[in-house]
Amino acid sequence: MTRSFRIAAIAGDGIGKEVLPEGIKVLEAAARRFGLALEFTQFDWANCDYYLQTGAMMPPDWKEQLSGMDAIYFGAVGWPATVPDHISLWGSLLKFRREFDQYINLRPVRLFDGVPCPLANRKPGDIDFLVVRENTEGEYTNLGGIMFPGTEREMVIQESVFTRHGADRVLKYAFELANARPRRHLTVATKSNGIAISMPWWDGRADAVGTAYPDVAVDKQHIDILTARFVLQPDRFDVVVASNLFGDILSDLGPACTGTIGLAPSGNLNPERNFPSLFEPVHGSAPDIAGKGIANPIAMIWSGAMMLAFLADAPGADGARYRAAHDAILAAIEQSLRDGPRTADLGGKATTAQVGEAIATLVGA
Ligand code: GGG
Repeated sequence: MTRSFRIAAIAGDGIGKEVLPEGIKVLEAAARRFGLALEFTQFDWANCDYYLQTGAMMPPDWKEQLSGMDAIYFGAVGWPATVPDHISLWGSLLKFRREFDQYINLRPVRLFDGVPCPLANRKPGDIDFLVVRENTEGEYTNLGGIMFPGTEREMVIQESVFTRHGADRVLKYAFELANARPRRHLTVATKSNGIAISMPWWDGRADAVGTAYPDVAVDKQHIDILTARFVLQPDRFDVVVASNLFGDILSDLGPACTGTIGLAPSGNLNPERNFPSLFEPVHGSAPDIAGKGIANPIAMIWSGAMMLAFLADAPGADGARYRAAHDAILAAIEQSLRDGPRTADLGGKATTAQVGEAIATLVGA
């Protein structure tokens, strides 16, 4: 008897509300075809309207409400016209990541056939790598404060925090990923000349963790030249591991190099499965295009496929069905990008719903 999975569906703000239904549409098509048991529950909080009504992004018992879930399928957060971005982000997404110990943020970067590449002379296959972002500490802490605010003596401090536990576990995950890929290559993103305490320390942790992976070639690069190489030599990357902030920047730059951030998916993973993992597009709520029905839903749809691949390895899962469903969604995305309807970010005129419908039809066929 195969088990079922409970999925929390949280749209959030802006285009999150438009792309999430398309992701669910595709997952339901996959569920019908492959016999998956997915039960979706919609949660109408973790958005800025909820904040304006209640004074908080989420209800006090949000953790209890989500703890019984097997995964969270999340749209986007942020509506800066009404709520400052740091309040909406720290009140929702960053709480999920920290409280559910989703310490891996896995963000694939890939150039698809049919997608115009802004970089010269690049073809599909040239760009296909994974960014592994540390997701619970580093530069993303709320530790610090402002002294003498509003005066000439104003002073601000914000701390970065790196722990051996936190660095080692994300490095181990990245080494394992690289070791399982044909190229066995890991780039470690740091800034060990300028940030002269924590970054050489991070490089040292990579050396220590890497002793268990003698077949993985390690390339330590400063973040500044690394961003240049993302643009100039993207084919040299296989797996890239980075701290929270550097990983955030690299995983927006990577997809921009492959045509549009509208394709970029992510998984916020708790690999031990003690808590639900969260799957979301890399893009945010995009207030500039929200409400027009023109957002690209493919990042949301691909994030759903990543969720199925993660659930495939859950205890009691009929993994083969979930992996087959993942592969079918990826194949449908590939075909749709070759000859299907396109949203404006890819030079087309199709609506979000038309692209979602086209991919759902391909998945269900
Ligand atoms: N779906 C992704 C999203 O809502 N992103 C908003 C954002 O600003 N995220 C920052 C981060 O991922 O750390």
